[in-house]
Amino acid sequence: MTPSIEKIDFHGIEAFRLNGPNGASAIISTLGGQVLSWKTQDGRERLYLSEQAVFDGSMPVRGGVPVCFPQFGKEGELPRHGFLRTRRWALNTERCGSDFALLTLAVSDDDASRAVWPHPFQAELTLMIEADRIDIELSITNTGSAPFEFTGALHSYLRLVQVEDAALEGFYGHDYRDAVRGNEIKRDTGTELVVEGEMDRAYFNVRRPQYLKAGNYSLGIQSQGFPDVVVWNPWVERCAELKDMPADGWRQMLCVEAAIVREPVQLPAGEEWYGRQTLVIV
Ligand code: TA6
Repeated sequence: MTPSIEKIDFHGIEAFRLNGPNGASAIISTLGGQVLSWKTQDGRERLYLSEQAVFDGSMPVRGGVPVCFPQFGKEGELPRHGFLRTRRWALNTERCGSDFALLTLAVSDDDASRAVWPHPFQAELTLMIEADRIDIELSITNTGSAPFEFTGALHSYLRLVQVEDAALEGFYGHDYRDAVRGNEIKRDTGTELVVEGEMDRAYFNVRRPQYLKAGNYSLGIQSQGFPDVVVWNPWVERCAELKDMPADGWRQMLCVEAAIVREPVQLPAGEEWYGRQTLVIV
């Protein structure tokens, strides 16, 4: 099937479905510029989307790949993870080739954003799918006349059969901040990371790809431009506190996020920054 792109209604929001080669597909919503689905050529859904996600814009959609900007988490005065997750983005470009489909959504500052963060900017989210690979790129342009700094993430929710059977390699020797243990800084000394309880770790200055072994499939995870990687699973108690997550939702997900946490990006006036996360079935 020749790759194509179609506008769809996804839970009442305007979205686009990218139909890639050999039956691969992805869905991205104009609400939040958020990838909400990625299916590989075997038809299997690779991203977690909560059955209780809210799509009316009153809160971020729980799952897929939320775009966190200009602030990661609660690392500042803004709402957690910034304010782009509930903004309406607009189609910027789309194109298909024989073996890929690509689409870009864009959003920029307005009175509401400048009221909480006084900087002109343009954000673009580019999604590209091939047979068993997805590339998600965030670009930020400083369209103002003064420099600004930001943190953020592509907050990817990976779908798992059950998180207890998963193992994540690639962090050996890296320092991380453990938000579950009072933001203590530790050094990772294990060959693989397994989730056996609530996990909320920001690994700093990660230069290697990660390798997720998840029961009966393996995923390569690579980022460019994003210096840090955040690994999050709410486990039972935290999950129960999230009204947009089913009680057992924690079991089918693991967030592996391309992130800027420790060192904000400094962006001079007129300059562009970009960062990318690539997920590929291996
Ligand atoms: O990336 C991990 C994290 O910062 C966790 O601390 C948790 O808050 C998670 O993001 C989800 O945040 P959200 O605002 O989407 O509920």
